[in-house]
Amino acid sequence: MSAAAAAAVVALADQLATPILDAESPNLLQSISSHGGYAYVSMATLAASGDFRAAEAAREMAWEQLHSGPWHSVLPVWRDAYAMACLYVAKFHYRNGEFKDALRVLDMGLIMGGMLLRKDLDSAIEIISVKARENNGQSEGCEKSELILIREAELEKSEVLHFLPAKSLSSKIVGKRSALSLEAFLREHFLCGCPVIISDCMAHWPARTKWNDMDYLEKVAGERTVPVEVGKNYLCQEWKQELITFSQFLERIRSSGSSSDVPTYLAQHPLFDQINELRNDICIPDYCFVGGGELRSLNAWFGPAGTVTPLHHDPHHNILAQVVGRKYIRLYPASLSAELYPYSETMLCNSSRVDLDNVDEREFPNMRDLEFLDCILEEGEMIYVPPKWWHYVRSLTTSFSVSFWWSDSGS
Ligand SMILES: O=C(O)CCC(=O)C(=O)O
Repeated sequence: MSAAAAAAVVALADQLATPILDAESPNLLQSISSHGGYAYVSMATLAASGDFRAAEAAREMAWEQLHSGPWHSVLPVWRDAYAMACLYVAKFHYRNGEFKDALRVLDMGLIMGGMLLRKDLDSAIEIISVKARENNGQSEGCEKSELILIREAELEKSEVLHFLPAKSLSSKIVGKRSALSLEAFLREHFLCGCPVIISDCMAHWPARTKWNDMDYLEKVAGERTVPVEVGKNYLCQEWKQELITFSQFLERIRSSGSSSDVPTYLAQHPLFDQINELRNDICIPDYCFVGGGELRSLNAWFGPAGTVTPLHHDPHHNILAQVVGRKYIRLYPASLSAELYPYSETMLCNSSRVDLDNVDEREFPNMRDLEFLDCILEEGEMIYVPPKWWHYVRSLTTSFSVSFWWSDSGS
């Protein structure tokens, strides 16, 4: 190899390759100009030639556009613009060996950015994660036993009833089936909209052993940035969202415990689109292909004991798989919707105004006599929740679950 070629290889080694950005940037910048983003375009052009301050300025401009109104009204081009600026900022950090900073900004690009530059973000994260791990001596000196997310412990029913809504586990329990065939699932549950707990069908998931190990979670995801919810639940005034590293999140789980704690919940987040290693630990249940529709989303629900998802319904078929820990789940059929006091505001119309943890029977008299199904979903079990069925979920231990939402061919 000539000296010039060797110098070029060395120069390339400290550059992050971004082939999609390189190919798409002229069109993207033109489109941003046509939406009046001239200042952004001039900053992004400077950023492309390596100007870090310009890259940060472009990122801030795009960030402002993302926060200029409700999320659904943000122009998609600004989400791509945000991802573009994140890539320029990350390139700079990468050149300087600032791998954690680069990962943080790339994760922001994944979480808030559009789809156009997704492959560049993903491959940059893959390269930098390896480097960041090489630089890190993770969890050295920790006893293995300290790093277990939860230890198996039998919960007494009488103990559990203390923190569950009134009348829990006293009437109809969701039926449990082991080795349920696809045909029986289709006939007896999917077609007639009938919930069921399916046991014995996720023993082969790597997640079943790996996710109880904090050391593993720290290693594959510690430096990654994730959105979390802090507060009693999303219907409460003091509830807020934060962006923290997975490592900070694990620390909060480790130190949670007192009943006065405000839980931090990594809830309804497409974590598996973001962190490949975790995606490889799970399998899509075959049940999700019943009905000939398509998979809509895979979401993570990870938090300490005491997280609550208030009573609400979703439009899709749902399998909620309990990977680590236990959850209490209460279900009301879709046919009872009118009795369940939904909010009238469009944004919240799939949520009930009733706080099941503290029902005001004068304001919500129907609740007293409404029939429901409930259960404790144990580690290694999945529950099928049909579309529009109302559900309330409370974690009884530290808990990591995955939801699979899919539509049928008619929707
Ligand atoms: O696990 C939870 O906290 C809520 C799950 C849920 O609402 C869902 O899967 O739709």
